[in-house]
Amino acid sequence: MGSEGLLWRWAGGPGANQSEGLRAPRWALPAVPPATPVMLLGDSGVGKTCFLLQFKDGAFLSGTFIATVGIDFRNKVVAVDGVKVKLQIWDTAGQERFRSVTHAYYRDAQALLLLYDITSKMSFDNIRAWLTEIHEYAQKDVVIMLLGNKADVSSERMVRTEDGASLAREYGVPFMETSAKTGMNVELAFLAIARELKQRAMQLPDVPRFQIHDYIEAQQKRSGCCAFV
Ligand SMILES: Nc1nc2c(ncn2[C@@H]2O[C@H](COP(=O)(O)OP(=O)(O)OP(=O)(O)O)[C@@H](O)[C@H]2O)c(=O)[nH]1
Ligand SMILES: [Mg+2]
Repeated sequence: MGSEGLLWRWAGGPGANQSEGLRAPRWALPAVPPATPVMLLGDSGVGKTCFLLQFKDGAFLSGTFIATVGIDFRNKVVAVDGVKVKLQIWDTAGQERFRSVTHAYYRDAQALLLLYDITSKMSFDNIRAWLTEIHEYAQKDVVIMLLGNKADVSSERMVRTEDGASLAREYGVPFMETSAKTGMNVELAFLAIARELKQRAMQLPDVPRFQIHDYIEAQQKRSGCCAFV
């Protein structure tokens, strides 16, 4: 886990109640707006870590694949209508052997980005199992988005865009194809999540509810890109 992860555990994240040594009492913490936990999920190798690095630093790690061990995270502040939303993004390990570690984090997540790899049919077929797990461990009202990553490698495509869209429709979740390599739709995915969470937190009775599907579609039209929501 990176240094940001350690700091956050110190401030009261999952595991903060375990006896891990010295920790500041809650009243001593500075009054900063709480970060919103967003979790990246999906099979090993679908591109979760690259997706996060693309969003955080605008960079892509090509070459040797280094699987994530356990869980790591990064913070990023995004602006939604002039309001700053601090996202705390948890990058989980897709490997089966770390599943019990990631289960512990589900209940605190406010949003889940569930990724598959469009060049891997197996990673797509496993999405149903991931959704079953999400329904078992996550909060009932968690925001979920399905993402078909590695859309830049169209020559090796094994999952049709329509199949991703149709699965997303079946579960009532928004869907996009993305590329952690080119950055396609990476920022949009996080911005849509941030906007949905901000609107939920500030929902006024007379204001129509924010529609994440419509938002994504409108943004895609503006950028001239492709949305299936
Ligand atoms: N072409 C292409 N390659 C990608 C993309 N995203 C990730 N990769 C490659 O896919 C491999 C796996 O990426 P990671 O981000 O490490 O995968 P992960 O989902 O974090 O895997 P775990 O940590 O094991 O769960 C790496 O070799 C990346 O370079 C993408 O959008 N396009
Ligand atoms: Mg990883």
